[in-house]
Amino acid sequence: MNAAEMKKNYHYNNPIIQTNYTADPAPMVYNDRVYLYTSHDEDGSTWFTMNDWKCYSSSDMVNWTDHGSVLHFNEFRWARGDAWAGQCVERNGKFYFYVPINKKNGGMAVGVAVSDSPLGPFKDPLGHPLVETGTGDIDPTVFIDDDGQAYLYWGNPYLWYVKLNEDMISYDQEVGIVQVELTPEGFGKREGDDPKRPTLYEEAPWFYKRNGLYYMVYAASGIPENIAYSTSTSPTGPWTFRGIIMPTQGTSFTNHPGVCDFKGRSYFFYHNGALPGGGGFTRSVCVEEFEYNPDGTFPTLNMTTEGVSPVANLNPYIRNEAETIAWSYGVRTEPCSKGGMNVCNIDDEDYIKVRSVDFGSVGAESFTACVSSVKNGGMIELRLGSPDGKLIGVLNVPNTGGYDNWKLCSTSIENTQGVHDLFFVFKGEAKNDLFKFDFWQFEEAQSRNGE
Ligand code: FUB
Repeated sequence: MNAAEMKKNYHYNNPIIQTNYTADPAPMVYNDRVYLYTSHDEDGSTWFTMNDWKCYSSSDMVNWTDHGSVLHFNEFRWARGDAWAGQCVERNGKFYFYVPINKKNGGMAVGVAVSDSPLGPFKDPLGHPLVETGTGDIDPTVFIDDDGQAYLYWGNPYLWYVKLNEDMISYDQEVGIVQVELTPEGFGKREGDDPKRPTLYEEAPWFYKRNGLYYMVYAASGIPENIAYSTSTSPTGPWTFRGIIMPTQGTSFTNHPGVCDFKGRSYFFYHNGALPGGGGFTRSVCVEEFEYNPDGTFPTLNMTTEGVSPVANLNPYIRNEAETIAWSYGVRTEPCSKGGMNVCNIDDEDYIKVRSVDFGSVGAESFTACVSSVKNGGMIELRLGSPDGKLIGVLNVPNTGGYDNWKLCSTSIENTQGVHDLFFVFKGEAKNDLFKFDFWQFEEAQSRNGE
């Protein structure tokens, strides 16, 4: 997709993040929200130039709130870079983020960082790697079984696991690091005679249990990768190869699965190179909904631009973050001077789509946004259905006297009822960097006839 297609394709929903390149999706369901942890390809990367991990969250699977960077490789004083694929899990109200990083003295290892909040800050409690074998220690995945035993799997081209102790930051030394036997029965037979890669297993394992069956979903078949899976009735195998879930598609030579159930539906996250400037080192996270077959096997899944349907409507009568986005064109996000994040890089004709906004039967009568600007500001057009859909109101954004000078600005709007996709379309004579946008809220009309 080039920039013009990006602008035109307002009906697209994949990739789900348009404001950054994101890869290696790791969803975590917690308290009625999906927290999506991603790695982060720096703009213009021509190698895996990756320094931090980002977090996005959603209560409806279509509008994703950007929480910014929640962990940087610098947090690990023993690391020098390569913030690759990680996974965060919750245990007893604490959040454990397992990540692979390049050590200062060379070679990848898996570290862990801990936080009291899913949004960080995450801190390295160890000051050294959690596990390392010296060979391809990347792509950790963690699952806590019903009996409380947690397992950490990882590796490329080998697949390793440890049994984590209850503290989640150490592992059972008696069992030690176990190398999984990669057999054709367990992981599919690979053509060729690479002794290190006798099976389809490549990297990016995603380990979980559903209805008593353990799943290992992973990037497979070499470069370019597809996504395959194996199952077992035990958390440590033996594994049975079950086939390819997602064929090689998209313009990224890697792929990386993340699977979760949320509000009664099943979701499959992956990445491709679909954004403008995208490719193997500038990737983007996408999601598809699917149903398991009655026997627990996966259907074949293809990459789509439609993505998924909302599982809930968005309430416009509470504070909503401007960086809660279903699809956007042109804008970026940044840490806000007041804390949290805000939308920036707002140019003339850029837009944000927020899906499935429920204005209710009484309807909205006014709109308020928190904005800041140094130039003459501009306008936020409020439109329904598309960037040139029905105009229900226009908010004038004045010069607020500085980007740190946040002001609440309001406008009355045409009474709007029902559920709509809402578009904020930005306009301004200055053309570039019109203003910044922190949050917004509609006010409900006074109910008529005492309704
Ligand atoms: O994102 C860097 C590496 O590329 C990951 O660790 C692999 O899974 C592949 O996606």
